[in-house]
Amino acid sequence: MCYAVLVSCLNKRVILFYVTQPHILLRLNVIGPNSNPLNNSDMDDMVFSYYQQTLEKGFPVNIQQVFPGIPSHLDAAVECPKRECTTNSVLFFKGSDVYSFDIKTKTVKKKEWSHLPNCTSVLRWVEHYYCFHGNNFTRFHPVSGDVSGAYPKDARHYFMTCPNFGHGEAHRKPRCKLDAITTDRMGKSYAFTGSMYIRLDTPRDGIHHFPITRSWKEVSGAVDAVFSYGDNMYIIQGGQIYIYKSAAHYTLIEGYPKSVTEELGIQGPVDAAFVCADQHVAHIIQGQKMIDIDLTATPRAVKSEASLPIHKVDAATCDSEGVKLFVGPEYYLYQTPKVLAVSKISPVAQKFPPRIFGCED
Ligand SMILES: [Ca+2]
Repeated sequence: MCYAVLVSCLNKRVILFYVTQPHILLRLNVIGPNSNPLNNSDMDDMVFSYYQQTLEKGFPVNIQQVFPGIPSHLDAAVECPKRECTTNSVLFFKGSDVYSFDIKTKTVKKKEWSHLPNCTSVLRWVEHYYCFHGNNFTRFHPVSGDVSGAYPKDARHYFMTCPNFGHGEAHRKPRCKLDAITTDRMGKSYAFTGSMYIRLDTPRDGIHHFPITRSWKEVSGAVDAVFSYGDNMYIIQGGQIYIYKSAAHYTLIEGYPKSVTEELGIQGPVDAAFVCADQHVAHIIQGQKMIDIDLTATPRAVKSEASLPIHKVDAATCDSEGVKLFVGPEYYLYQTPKVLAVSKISPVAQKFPPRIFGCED
């Protein structure tokens, strides 16, 4: 049985909205050792804000004081940061009504998501939003409330270890071989393998494989190369390129996919691609060649070409450490694209930690 968990995390604060279940009292004691035991229903409308496990000064206060316009006796609440919602918000659930509270302007938008079951608890995890009801859960979109996929599902298969339950296939780890890897301007980092992707910059939430279509719904199947430039993410698959605008969610830019030739001025397919932060050059790897393309030029044209010391690259990225070329379960690190372009021999290969990429050798 799932209990109501009325917890939200904002700026490292743990906020408890109200407490009705006895076990939450235990949790509250864990969160706030100096907290008052809560044992009466007068607390139903109160907000408790904890910073580093200590109840903040002035709390608890009535919910209206912190979240004006939000009703009392809520069922659930979840935080929704900018880039997942259009502004930093909290979603409050009460019956089939959902109240979206904008933290900055303190404005409230009421939505009726009657297609969603009444959520006794809502969880945000790796950009996904889950409404729990009984033993089941339903994943929904935090802006539109849309549910896509076969829901509800039984939480015992996914969120906990229960005897005779599990979700086998999805938990089988793939081989350590990446198809593509990239980090966008906001620091969201993704690795792609087969038809799945994993988020790399949220290790605290664990490593989990999601279908690529979950975040980039027009892209089905494995991708060849992905790179980020400005606010956009470029996904190359065969001779086609998809450009996604990266805002609250990834949205395919109108007119795409286009052919790689039309967009980049080269023939596909490509093996790997990367752009270094604040640079305007796409480095495209095809076989043993690295082709540099000036992304500020229209039409795009090849700036330069270099021969690489590595024969077949699976995926490539450029981060604060330098350029990383991934080949099977190993990667080669070069200081800069220029160093890579003039290298005649490859450096010692480093093994990438299977734990980070959720794979096995
Ligand atoms: Ca590739």
